[in-house]
Amino acid sequence: MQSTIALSASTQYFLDLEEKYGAHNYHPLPVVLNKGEGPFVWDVDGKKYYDFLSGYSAVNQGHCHPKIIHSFIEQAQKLTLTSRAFHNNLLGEYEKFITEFFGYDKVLPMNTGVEAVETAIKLARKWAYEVKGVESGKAKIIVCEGNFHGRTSTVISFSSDPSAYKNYGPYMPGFEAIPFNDVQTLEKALQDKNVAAFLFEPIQGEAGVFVPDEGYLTAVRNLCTEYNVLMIADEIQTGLARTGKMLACDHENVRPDIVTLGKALSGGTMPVSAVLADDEIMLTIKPGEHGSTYGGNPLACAVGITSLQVLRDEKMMENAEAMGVLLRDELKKLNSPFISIIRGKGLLNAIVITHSNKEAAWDLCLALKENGLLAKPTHGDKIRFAPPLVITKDQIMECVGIISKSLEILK
Ligand code: IF1
Repeated sequence: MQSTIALSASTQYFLDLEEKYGAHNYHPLPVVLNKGEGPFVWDVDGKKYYDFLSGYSAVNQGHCHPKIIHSFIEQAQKLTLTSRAFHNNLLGEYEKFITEFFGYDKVLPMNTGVEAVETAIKLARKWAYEVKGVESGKAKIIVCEGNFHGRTSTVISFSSDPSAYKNYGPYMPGFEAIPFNDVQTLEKALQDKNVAAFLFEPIQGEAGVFVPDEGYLTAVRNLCTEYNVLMIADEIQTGLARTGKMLACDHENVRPDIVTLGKALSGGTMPVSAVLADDEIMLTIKPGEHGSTYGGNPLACAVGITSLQVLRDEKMMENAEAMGVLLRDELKKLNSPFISIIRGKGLLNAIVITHSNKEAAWDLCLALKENGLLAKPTHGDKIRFAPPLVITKDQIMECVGIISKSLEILK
């Protein structure tokens, strides 16, 4: 078994810098990257790797996609930020583009994913009081156990992961967690007249890529309609072609009332997030009632349009679907006694490692790294396999070979 590996002097140098001067809020794999292109990244020693994390789905279009970088540079040389105190000539164009692209009346632009989630929560509460008629201060939002929606104090208030919420209280009230993929419990929860919204991930990411049963999304839609509750789909990780459709909700042709997007909306170049909704919901927020200095900045708008165009023009949904099927089939064929579960949709996948050594998943990731593939374990025993959506068939086959070879260290 492998528990420590030799690191180059330059890798060690960068690790030491971060250790000494940076907060210790992460536990990264010991690899220091300085270049990326398509599905590949390179470390400071010039070693090349397949990136099987894709910045947690922020680089769906591949690292440094030439068209996205071109838009970025071109706009950066003209105008990058006006604030929303003044108009800029890109915001309206972007708003028209993205709302037509997804079929919603309006968009509210923010930066990070969690800001989009916060915006959706604020919208749902405002809608509850001003449209649905919920009594002041009573609005409730139903969420799922095992959720991941970001790191703000409100959002971690309804996390079920102690490492996300412990000692960060007091917590924001007004949330109730029910099991994911459980229609009956959802129906019971929605019967409370104070419920404003059901906020959920169409596929739970952090929980370990948990795909709900077929029909769940349709059932959620129907129940939300029946009980006059907003369906909020957090598509920050599942959206933008990752699972083989532009939105994961498209797998069941379901249209949420509010959609949150982030990550790949900039192809990994900068934080760009968005909330989509129709007028009845979006217009409950009036001038001065919500916003962000960087939200809707012209650089983000330029990059946002190109990032969506690239996904569509380069058929990344279709490729994610086909490569996902290939990857899962080939992983199954490995018949490894240490891989107990292979699951996912499109190129959002995870395997579960079963081994007497509880460090096995971490050790396997170190072996994968040695063999030229970067992946990160979560929850001790799960490894996410989520390469950029530009990956080809031959490359998938090469990656399966790397995984097969790396599994040998577990014997
Ligand atoms: C980290 C996980 C992924 C998200 C959904 C909102 C956000 C995220 C569905 C917030 C962010 C990230 C953030 C990253 C780890 C990560 C993650 F493992 F925790 F679950 F992607 F799988 N909604 N997901 O997945 O977006 O504010 O970060 O832009 O380091 O915390 P953000």
